[in-house]
Amino acid sequence: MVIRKPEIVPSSEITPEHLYTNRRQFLFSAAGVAAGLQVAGKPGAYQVNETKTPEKDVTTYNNFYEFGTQKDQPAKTSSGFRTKPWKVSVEGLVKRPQQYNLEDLIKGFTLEDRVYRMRCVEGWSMVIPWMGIPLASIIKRLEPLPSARFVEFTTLLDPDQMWGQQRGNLKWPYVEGLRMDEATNPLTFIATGLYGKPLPPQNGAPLRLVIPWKYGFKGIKSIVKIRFVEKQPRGTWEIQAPDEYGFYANVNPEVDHPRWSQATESRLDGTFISSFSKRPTLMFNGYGEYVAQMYSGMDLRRNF
Ligand SMILES: Nc1nc2c(c(=O)[nH]1)N[C@H]1C(S)=C(S)[C@@H](COP(=O)(O)O)O[C@H]1N2
Ligand SMILES: [Mo]
Repeated sequence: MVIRKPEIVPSSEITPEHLYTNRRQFLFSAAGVAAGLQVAGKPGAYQVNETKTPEKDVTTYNNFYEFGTQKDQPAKTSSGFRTKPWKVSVEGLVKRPQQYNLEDLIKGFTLEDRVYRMRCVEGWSMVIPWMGIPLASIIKRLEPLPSARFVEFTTLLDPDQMWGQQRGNLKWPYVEGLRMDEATNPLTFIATGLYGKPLPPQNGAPLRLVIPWKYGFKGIKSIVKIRFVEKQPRGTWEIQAPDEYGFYANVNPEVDHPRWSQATESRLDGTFISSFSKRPTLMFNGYGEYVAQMYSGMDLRRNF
């Protein structure tokens, strides 16, 4: 079941009432704000009030190396990807290691809407309306043991379907990891849909991670394994180029990628001006008030 929540807007952003020709619409949105605040608790974080990236761009400008390294290739070459049935194996330091049918793993949860600002190492950003379930809810259901300090995620390995895996340009299958507090942060999300529809293959169907304060590569797609571990996992990009892609990958305008600055970004919002101009990149992609405390005392230049 999909429950649509009203878009939540900070009160400072609401147009004064007298500017509205349609008073009824204003009253509706004001009521929506009040209801949303009660439900979400973190309205500014869960529902970014910025122009959304058009669905067309979200679904045709992708990184998914299993379906090619060019941004338009995943949309063009993943259409027959089979996502039913889909099994997710839960392993490691967890009460009941077992393989779940995806439906059982997410049974009973209400799909939530989250509009998140997303930032990619390559210098572009998007604002995407996702649908899904907080990872914290799923982890709670899985009951990891106290000794679990990290969670490792793995993408499907299936070179027949994922033609990019027939190449050796990355170590397959794709792997990513989070520290337990990052994984259970209320912002960390398992997306199963976007723009109100099930995820298309190119965006990581049937389930993928979304971690809005980190660079896009942490958002692993088409997950088939969740493993709770004691030691910090090594992600695919970290293995590939450890001096370019760290474990943490927190969006940080002050830490340059070795080959380019990360201080600015171009926003894909459907306008020519945004996609061809630069705007400053925000620390933690603008989510600092919700996540910075997890990294207090850490040197974020070393832990990039
Ligand atoms: N399995 C897998 N997951 C992946 C990738 C990939 O190549 N393979 N690319 C990552 C990178 S670099 C980015 S920027 C995001 C892009 O997600 P999107 O195409 O939905 O915007 O997916 C991430 N997840
Ligand atoms: Mo990326």
